[in-house]
Amino acid sequence: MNEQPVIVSVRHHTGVLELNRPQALNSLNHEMIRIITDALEQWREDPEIHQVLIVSTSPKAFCAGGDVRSAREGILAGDHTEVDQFLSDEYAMDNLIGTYPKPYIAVWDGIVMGGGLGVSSHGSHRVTTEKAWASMPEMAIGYITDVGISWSSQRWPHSSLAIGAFIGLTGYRMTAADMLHLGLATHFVDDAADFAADVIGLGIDAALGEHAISTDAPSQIAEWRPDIEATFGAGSWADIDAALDAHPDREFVGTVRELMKNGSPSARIAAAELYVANRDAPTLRAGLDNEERLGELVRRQPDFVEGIRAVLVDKTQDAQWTAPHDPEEYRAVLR
Ligand code: QUE
Repeated sequence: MNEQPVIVSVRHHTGVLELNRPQALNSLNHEMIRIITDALEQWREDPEIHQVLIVSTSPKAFCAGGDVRSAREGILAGDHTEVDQFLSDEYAMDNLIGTYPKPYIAVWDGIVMGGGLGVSSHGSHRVTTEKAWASMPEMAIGYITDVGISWSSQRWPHSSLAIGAFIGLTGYRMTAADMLHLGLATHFVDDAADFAADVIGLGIDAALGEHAISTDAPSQIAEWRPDIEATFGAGSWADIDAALDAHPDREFVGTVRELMKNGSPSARIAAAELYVANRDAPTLRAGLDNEERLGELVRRQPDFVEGIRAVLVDKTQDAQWTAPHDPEEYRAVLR
């Protein structure tokens, strides 16, 4: 039995992180953030460590996000400071990965949501199989697009403000084909375990030479790109909403309205402001700083505990959202 939530090992010259809380789909708690951060800090300057590999022991999930159920309990108990520290430490870990001086290789072979993208997508190699899908589902819990993704999703090699905002505001589930199309995923392989074994045995470049293949699966985001650019790049949520109302492809509009129908209206307003602010933020750290300040504000509003209740505690999908907040309230904490 191995009960560590992250199994840390060194094999040959590879630092290996195995996410190992499968009963919670590897959702990241504070202990896991600390284990990963400590290992990465140790390996950073260690000449014996040539690369870092992060994988999951769960056949279903790479990582389904942050442990927001515990965050809700902390807030209900009146303890915002522990929750603030947890998210602050998680964002610092995301930045450590985004600025890591060695190859950081993530293998996606199942669900990747929220914090799961934070702990993997800021690294140099994001390798996906056909079984993976990824989303930023925070609107459903009355939160904001975070873990650096409101910044980086605008900067993936084939992305834009509009595509980033589309992903954050709709929670759309990206397929492997979508991730490759956007440059969120850098490579596609057939078998995650075989590839990971060769990363350790041969090194990343030789393993990619052995395993990287192409896929001809179509990307829905590629097909929607003109529609997304015409609508989700508009700026504030009010501007995006108006652009959707005016957009001629009503089938596209109906599909995205359906994706957004359960989300918090205030969270959409806050996230749209965050995307605009992070368009001009110079570094991942600056983008995370905006998320951190906005997140501290939004977690103190009622939609956050209510959204987690409806989606993850009671699982009744019946959140009673507050009336939409003024975007100026959110703009005030963004730089
Ligand atoms: C928004 C989120 C999360 C989410 C669903 C959302 C999130 C998260 C989980 C999750 C899912 C399954 C689990 C689990 C957590 O779902 O952050 O422990 O078993 O961790 O709509 O932000």
